[in-house]
Amino acid sequence: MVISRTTQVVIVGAGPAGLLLGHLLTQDNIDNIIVERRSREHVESRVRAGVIEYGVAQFLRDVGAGERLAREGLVHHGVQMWFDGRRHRLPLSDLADGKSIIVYGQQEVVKDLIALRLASGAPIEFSAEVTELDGLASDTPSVVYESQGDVVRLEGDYVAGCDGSLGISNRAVDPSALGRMERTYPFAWLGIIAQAPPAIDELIYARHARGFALYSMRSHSISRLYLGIDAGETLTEWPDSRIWEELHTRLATEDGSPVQEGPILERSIAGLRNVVVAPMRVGRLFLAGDAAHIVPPTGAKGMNAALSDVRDLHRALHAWYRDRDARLLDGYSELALERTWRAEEFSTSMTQMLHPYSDLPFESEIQLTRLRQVFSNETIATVLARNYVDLNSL
Ligand code: FAS
Ligand code: PHB
Repeated sequence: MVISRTTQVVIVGAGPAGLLLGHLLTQDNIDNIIVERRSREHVESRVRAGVIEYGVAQFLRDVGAGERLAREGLVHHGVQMWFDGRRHRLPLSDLADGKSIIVYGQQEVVKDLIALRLASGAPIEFSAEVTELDGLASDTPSVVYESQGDVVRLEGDYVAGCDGSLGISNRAVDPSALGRMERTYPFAWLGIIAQAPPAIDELIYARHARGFALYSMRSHSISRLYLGIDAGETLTEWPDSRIWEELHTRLATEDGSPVQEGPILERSIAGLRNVVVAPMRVGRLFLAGDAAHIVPPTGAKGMNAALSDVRDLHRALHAWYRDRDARLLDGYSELALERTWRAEEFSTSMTQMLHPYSDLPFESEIQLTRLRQVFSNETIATVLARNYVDLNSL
């Protein structure tokens, strides 16, 4: 049976971007419906990002979505960067006007936003995949989704494409209307969640001749660790013993390895790439988050950029519905893309600096020179610290 529904803003996707936009619009009494293809359990269990920038954390608190984040998030005033067999600390807060990052898993952000959504009573459809977007050039754009055997046509004033890199929004548009720029890397990240206390209370980015490693965390008893591996490798090639051995090797310095082993609770491999889709608006469709851009996770910018897009898109929709002022809507794509490219540049720079090119000695020397300058030149250190802590709000 075909059912018709209407709202003001249709939101495709219940990741951080879609959920935050739904929360903000509902606070403004702007009707919106979130349509998510996966189950609630699935989206709440997806392990992804872990670092929240200073300004983004402040924004989540300001809009009533940061209460548990403020209580349980781990505040970090520095980050470790280990190379040349030695430990180096970048004093983030000293270099960035006292600002800090908060380590708090993306799935916790998603859980908090879903809880707010359900408490508000505003509609969210799980296990409902959007299969069509229509009328994006008209005043009444619509999406079609399937839910519990019914086909639903949902019409609104605007459609927010918050459906990530594998979503339909950035593919539903005439290819001539959207440009897509992409870069891929010859390596990927193997990530694990381990039931083991983090070795120290700060993140450790390590550049070792054998490859990249990152020592992060989710709590005082759960570690989040990554290894840079060759693109195309699979989990079957990485038994636990090999993962731990490689982490000990790459995170060892003259003071030994800090790695604490424990049961591996989750493991996955994610390819590294840059993607930018432009413009981020086509007619009544607005793209936000991974639907519009992807960054390699080395700079911890993916989720922060997604939430920052939503901060801008919400301001624009708020101005339209309150004052019929379309200027922010018309300026959204340019504003979001300017910030997106800063995130792309920073994430690319961090990736190129920390992932050794084992077969290119010249490139490796250039990388090491860049890393050494971070700890010998306070101006360079300050620029990196400010971008790492608060790029999306600068
Ligand atoms: P999301 O992808 O989170 O959400 C999009 C939602 O849309 C999904 O729930 C999806 O099911 C839904 N959807 C898709 N198509 C749909 C359709 N047709 N109909 C309805 N719903 C649909 N960032 C970091 O900063 N650090 C990291 O370590 C890190 N690791 C990552 C690992 C992986 C495997 C991936 C894919 C990303 C990682 N990221 C990381 C980036 C990640 O955190 C994203 O930036 C963040 O999820 C972006 O949020 P959204 O834009 O909301 O997109
Ligand atoms: C994480 O904790 O998952 C994390 C931290 C820093 C990054 C990427 C991922 O750059």
